[in-house]
Amino acid sequence: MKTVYSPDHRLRDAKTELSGGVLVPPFESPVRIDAIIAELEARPLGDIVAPQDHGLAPLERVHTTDYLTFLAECWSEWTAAGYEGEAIANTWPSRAMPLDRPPAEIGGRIGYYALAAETSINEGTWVAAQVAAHVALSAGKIVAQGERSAFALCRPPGHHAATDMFGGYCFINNAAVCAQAFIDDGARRVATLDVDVHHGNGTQQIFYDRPDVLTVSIHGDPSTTFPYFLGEATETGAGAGRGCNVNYPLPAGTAYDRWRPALDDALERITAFDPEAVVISLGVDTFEKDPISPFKLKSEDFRDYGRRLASLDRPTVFVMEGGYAVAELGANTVNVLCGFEEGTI
Ligand code: Q9C
Ligand code: ZN
Repeated sequence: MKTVYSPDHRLRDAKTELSGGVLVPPFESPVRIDAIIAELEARPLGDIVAPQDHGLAPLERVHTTDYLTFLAECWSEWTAAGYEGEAIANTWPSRAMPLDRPPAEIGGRIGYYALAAETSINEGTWVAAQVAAHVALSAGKIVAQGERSAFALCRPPGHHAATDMFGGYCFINNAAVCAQAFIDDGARRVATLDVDVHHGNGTQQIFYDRPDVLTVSIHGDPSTTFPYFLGEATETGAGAGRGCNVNYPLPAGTAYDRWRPALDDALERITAFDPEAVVISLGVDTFEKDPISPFKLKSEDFRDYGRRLASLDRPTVFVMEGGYAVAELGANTVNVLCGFEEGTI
């Protein structure tokens, strides 16, 4: 399996995350990718190749132009306004203030486009987010050209990013951009499977009324786990997309004995959908020692579920999402990919 990687992920190097009322160094940081590259050098899976530049057009297929313009302009407007720290949203449209338009001033504009406040924007964020999407697109092209699978080793992650909102460390929905590109290149049906511990709210929202993209997510119950306001099992799609969204919310403390049956059910649903390609949102923050996450998977469980993913027997793109236990991040990620190769006949 080839890995697509760009060192430009380093341009996303925020200094602050709002966590528990304190500004801390972000959990989502460049050392994450360094750890995975180090493991791929110790246990090689295949060539590590650079992404190609696909421009803005494939990003505009899932995000609005006004949102992408906001991301491009945010940091320069924030500094021009004289703010001292990184750009952090603190005021949103809400049930009590429902005006649905971006204000002119950047302090309000950032709130219009933010779904959470932990994620700071700084210099380099926009360029790194675009490159991450190009990494996912390039991995998709490798698979579209006939390889069984490819690994998009990208950051910042993407699955919380919605049509016109950022948050949860995500700006561009890399997996959604990749899935949409398969459709635009002629695939009739594509499935996304999100195994990150957090619900893939952005991916769900982007494709919610679409019959051609099945979105499936296994995650911490939103009553206890970020992003809190989406991810219930009752969310099954709308309009022409009715029946094409599947959520498996699981309680905090879930270990592999409870996670695996959800995966097996998800794999049945995907097989019944008969997709021409599968995009896996690969978050390994289900790990028992993850510092911000409530699930209890062990390192060997990642290998086992990698094997099960191969049983789908479809062209498969792995797109990196979360995972914050840096010491074991490389091993857990490569375990999934190795398991997948072992499970591939
Ligand atoms: N004090 C992804 O895994 N809440 N995003 C963090 C830490 C936000 C996770 C709370 C978690 C976002 C891609
Ligand atoms: Zn996550």
